[in-house]
Amino acid sequence: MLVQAALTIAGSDSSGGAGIQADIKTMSALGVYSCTVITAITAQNTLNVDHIHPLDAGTVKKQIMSVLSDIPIHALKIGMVYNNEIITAVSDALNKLKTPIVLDPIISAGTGAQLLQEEFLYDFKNKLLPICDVVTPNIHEAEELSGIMIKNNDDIKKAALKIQKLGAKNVVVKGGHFRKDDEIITDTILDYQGKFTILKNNRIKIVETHGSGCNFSAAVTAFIALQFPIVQACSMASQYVHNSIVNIVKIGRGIPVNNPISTMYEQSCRYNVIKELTEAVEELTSMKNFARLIPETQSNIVYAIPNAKSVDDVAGVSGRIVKAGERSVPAAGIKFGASRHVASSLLEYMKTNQLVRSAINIKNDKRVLESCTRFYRVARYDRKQEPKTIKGREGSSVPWGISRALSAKPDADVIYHSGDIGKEPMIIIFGQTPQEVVEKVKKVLEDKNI
Ligand code: PXL
Repeated sequence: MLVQAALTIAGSDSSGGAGIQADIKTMSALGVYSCTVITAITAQNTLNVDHIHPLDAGTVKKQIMSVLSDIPIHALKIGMVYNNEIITAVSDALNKLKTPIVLDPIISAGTGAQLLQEEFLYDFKNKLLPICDVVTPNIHEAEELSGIMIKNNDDIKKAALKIQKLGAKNVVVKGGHFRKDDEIITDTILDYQGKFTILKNNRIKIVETHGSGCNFSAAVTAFIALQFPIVQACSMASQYVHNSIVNIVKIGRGIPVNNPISTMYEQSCRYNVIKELTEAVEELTSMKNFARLIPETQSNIVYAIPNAKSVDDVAGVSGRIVKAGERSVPAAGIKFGASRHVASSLLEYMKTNQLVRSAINIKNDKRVLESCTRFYRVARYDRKQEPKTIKGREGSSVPWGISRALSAKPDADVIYHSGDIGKEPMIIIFGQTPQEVVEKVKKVLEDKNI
């Protein structure tokens, strides 16, 4: 397999949200191989940076030389460099290199700690800005690099032009920290031809995030390694980071951490859900007597992605699995959002146990129910006891019933109700995967009493 490779020269973040760790996740998620040169080891969590141990400059330089002497690197990124010796070592090692360089001018952490010693800002500007192809400051960093106080959009442009004069070919000023009450975030790109491009994204209402700056510069680097032109790479990176902020994770007691793997993980889950559900439906419909279990309202088998939030995150059979004489057939293909009833039962179940992600509805008659009771933990609810206020609200009967049944038996495999006027009695079998659900159905069908 051929891959594009990128190199990140940055600090290690023990909390896993920023620095080297963020870069590896981001580049890998975008399909780019990531080599790593560590400049410093930080001891930190989501509340504080407790300790910083810079590596000696010789070790930093040797890492860079080792990588570059062997591996073709298509783009590289410079993150935390901390002190004068490291700045000089990095600058010397990269001086003659033709590979595109993205510079993330990291001055301080979101939790406040200084990640570039103040007295070295001069060296940072003199030795690193002239060798980089893109620099990615936030508003605060743009002020530090340009010496311009930023109060409005014109100041952002002035600061970008000043930073370009200092040697950076392209400048992206990230607007996330600017005018935090605005609904829109604006990133400003000044390209090497002097043209400004403005990128806009909806602001996500969160106080602070850990790692978003690193994710952005790592994504720009990855897209450049994939041969996208610089402005397009920045635009794609901006969209990518927006998604990773939407899926932010609260792992500690401090600021939430960006989740750069989330988009890739969700997409791969969606693919696997369709694949496994397709196999399960084939198995179900090839079972000789499955049609015996299909109710008047037909059956559906559903499968949700992890952390499913709505029926659009749950796949099912379009038009359900229908009875055709002695046989059962899927009415149409498998799609996300294809089921309402069974999917909303599952979504309600997942509030009690996230690991249970599949379900099927089958006919509730005496023998089927007896068989289920013999093999499984069974819970029930009575639709006749449903409060009027719930009945009147579209789509709320099912969640009400499932949560009522689970409050009596939280680990139930099967939940049933015995119907009401105009409502057919129903059994729902739950499991972690559609394969497990199919096995449970099989066991019921193999019962000699059925
Ligand atoms: O987000 C900037 C950053 C970069 N690199 C390292 C960090 C941080 C922030 O905490 O720890 C190593």
